[in-house]
Amino acid sequence: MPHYKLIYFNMRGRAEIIRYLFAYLDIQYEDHRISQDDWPTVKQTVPFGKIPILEVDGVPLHQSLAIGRFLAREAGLAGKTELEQCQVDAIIDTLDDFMSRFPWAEKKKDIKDQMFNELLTHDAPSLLQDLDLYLGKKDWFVGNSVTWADFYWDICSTTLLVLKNDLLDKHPKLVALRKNVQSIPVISDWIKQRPETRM
Ligand SMILES: N[C@@H](CCC(=O)N[C@@H](CS)C(=O)NCC(=O)O)C(=O)O
Repeated sequence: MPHYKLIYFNMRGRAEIIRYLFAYLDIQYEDHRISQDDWPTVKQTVPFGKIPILEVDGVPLHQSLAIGRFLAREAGLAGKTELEQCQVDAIIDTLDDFMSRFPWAEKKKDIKDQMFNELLTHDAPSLLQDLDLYLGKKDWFVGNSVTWADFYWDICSTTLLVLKNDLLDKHPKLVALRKNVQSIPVISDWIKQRPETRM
């Protein structure tokens, strides 16, 4: 078994999908959480100067979703057919497009608040409606079993709910999908044991 070292901040953020997949695969890994103070030094040492990084026997992999896809394939969570894999990737990209629009690193509080508010009140509703429609009466976004797109929905929506707690009030099916993911025993165990962080 390779030695896996995940490098990220002490947050769920972009590393959480990797942590969910490790939990599902029941693979041990080093969950290395660095402080903001240490980041400028660590930044010099990682490819492209961004985290998360997953080191596999010392080989650094970057880009959270490339790493996620690598682990999802191993876990059988990437989609059962090539068509389903494309659908799974498309849901992941749809969620990531939205999450990437938030100015997470903006220093000016008034600008940050205004942009967050705009995204949460004006832009989120149409995305949620589209996701709701896509899910339809199914238990999972794609096919008839869980994929990492469902994991990513649970992770992104957990963060969105911290920012706006009534966000899913009109979307019971999307709430039910969160429950489906959180009821998978290894995921539920991870959620109980993970460090508590706001984001
Ligand atoms: N698309 C990349 C984004 C990586 C990224 O922007 N990471 C942020 C943290 S979420 C980071 O490294 N920020 C510190 C910096 O840019 O100096 C991924 O998904 O891994």
